[in-house]
Amino acid sequence: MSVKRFKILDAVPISAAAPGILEEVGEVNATPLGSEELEEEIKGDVKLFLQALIERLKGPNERVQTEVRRLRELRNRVKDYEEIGYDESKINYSDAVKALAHVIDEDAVVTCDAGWNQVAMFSLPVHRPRRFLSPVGYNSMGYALPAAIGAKSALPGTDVVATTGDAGFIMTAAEISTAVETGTNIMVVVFNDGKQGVLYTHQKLFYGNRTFATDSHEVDWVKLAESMGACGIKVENRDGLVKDLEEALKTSRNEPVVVDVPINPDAIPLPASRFALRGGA
Ligand SMILES: Cc1ncc(C[n+]2csc(CCOP(=O)(O)OP(=O)(O)O)c2C)c(N)n1
Ligand SMILES: [Mg+2]
Repeated sequence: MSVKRFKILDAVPISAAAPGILEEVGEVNATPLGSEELEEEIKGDVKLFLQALIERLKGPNERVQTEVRRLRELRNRVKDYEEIGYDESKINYSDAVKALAHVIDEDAVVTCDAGWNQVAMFSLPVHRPRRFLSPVGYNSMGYALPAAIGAKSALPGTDVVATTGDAGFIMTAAEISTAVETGTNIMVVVFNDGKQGVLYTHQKLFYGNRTFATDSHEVDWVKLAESMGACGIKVENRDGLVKDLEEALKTSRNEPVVVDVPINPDAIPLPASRFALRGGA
């Protein structure tokens, strides 16, 4: 069966088009797809059709394998890239992601937010399905913490780590209270570059190094966490990074923790560094 597109005809009652289908699949929502020319049209039992389709999609598929090979090669090529603006006296995005990957175990659930911190987190090795939650779709800032609270509620015995930028965190930081109140013990890592970093970089790149309204107001994240009854930890420098994250993870098994990680604001995380190298083309 070669299928490129199909629709359920709204003119024909489903029960007539596929006898017995309503009993089998319950409610069927027949939405007309407009007046596009169809390349193939299928009428019949949706369930049998979908079962047949699933069978066909199982197992090794040459197209998928080729894509996996291509992505592996690309990953090998960028393995040794360093972000633009990397400063070895500071904590750069890649340092923070590597340290976190080192500290958490393979079963941990990690959530991310929007911005450079999110781009950096795309380098985190993810070992199991449904262990990395990212705000796809609207890509909303403020996602990481509520998502982590949800994940921890679903998997109470699993370590859950929210990673977020400073500006994104402030959007939903009050939910730390929710975590404390409900005993939802999670860890929040704030990639604190003191800026809306992604916009700051793009302003510099595209507007002759001029920046506008992209500095964050300074917040004492430790005090903010403590004011809501959570633990706050400030990482002072790169030498203490791994140790502080380890301590935070341990603490997060008993109470919510916020870790303030100072990030070099002039580093551009991979793979965005390559984009910037090409002048944003
Ligand atoms: C609710 C919402 N508002 C605005 C944006 C557009 N936006 C994407 S990233 C960003 C700045 C993020 O700053 P921060 O959280 O500090 O992350 P950084 O880039 O510094 O890592 C903005 C304004 C968005 N994605 N969601
Ligand atoms: Mg920021």
